[in-house]
Amino acid sequence: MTTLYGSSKSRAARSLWALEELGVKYDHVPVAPAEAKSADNLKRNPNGHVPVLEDDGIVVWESMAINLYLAEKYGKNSLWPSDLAGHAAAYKWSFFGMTEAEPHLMSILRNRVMNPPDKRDENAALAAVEALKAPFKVLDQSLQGREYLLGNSFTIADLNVASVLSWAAMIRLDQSATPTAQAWLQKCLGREANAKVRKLP
Ligand SMILES: N[C@@H](CCC(=O)N[C@@H](CS)C(=O)NCC(=O)O)C(=O)O
Repeated sequence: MTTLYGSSKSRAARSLWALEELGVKYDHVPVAPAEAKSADNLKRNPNGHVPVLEDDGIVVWESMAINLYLAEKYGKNSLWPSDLAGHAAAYKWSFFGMTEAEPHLMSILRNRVMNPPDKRDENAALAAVEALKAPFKVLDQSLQGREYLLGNSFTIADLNVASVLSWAAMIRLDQSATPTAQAWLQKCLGREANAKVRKLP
């Protein structure tokens, strides 16, 4: 039995996308971020965060870890690369998304959207916009001459990075300096499985 805890309006969207892409039959419990520190959720994830996956008795938290686990277990002929070099690339790109891009995207979100107006810092947002230029350039260069990050097929590496970078679309980040990365991101986010997640609670 497979259960994913977390609302589609949270980072759980990343893991819902992976589950939909993989065609796994699962139950969805749309725990909102505001409920993530409930006693029930703290039992599942001592950090008090969503998403959390329960899969046949295995509990996994951290969105990228959940997705790499799901891809390895269920995606052998699709999302999970077939060799060790491919696995390394999937880990590499997933960590890249979380460490090189997510903190800057979160800073922009906080300082332009999420914080109350008197707690917003436009200078911090501008610094984050500047800092994002480097990872977007890395992505743009890495995608030259290839359809997807690992070659010609969509893998968990694309899903993980694109799911983090989906926030760039939310904050209308100007990506015109990196058109290849921009086109790749649109292509990934436009996938049917991701569109389905947007309709989930
Ligand atoms: N690094 C974690 C972050 C999880 C996280 O911060 N989730 C947010 C929702 S997007 C949350 O649960 N917030 C509730 C809280 O911090 O109380 C992951 O990627 O899964």
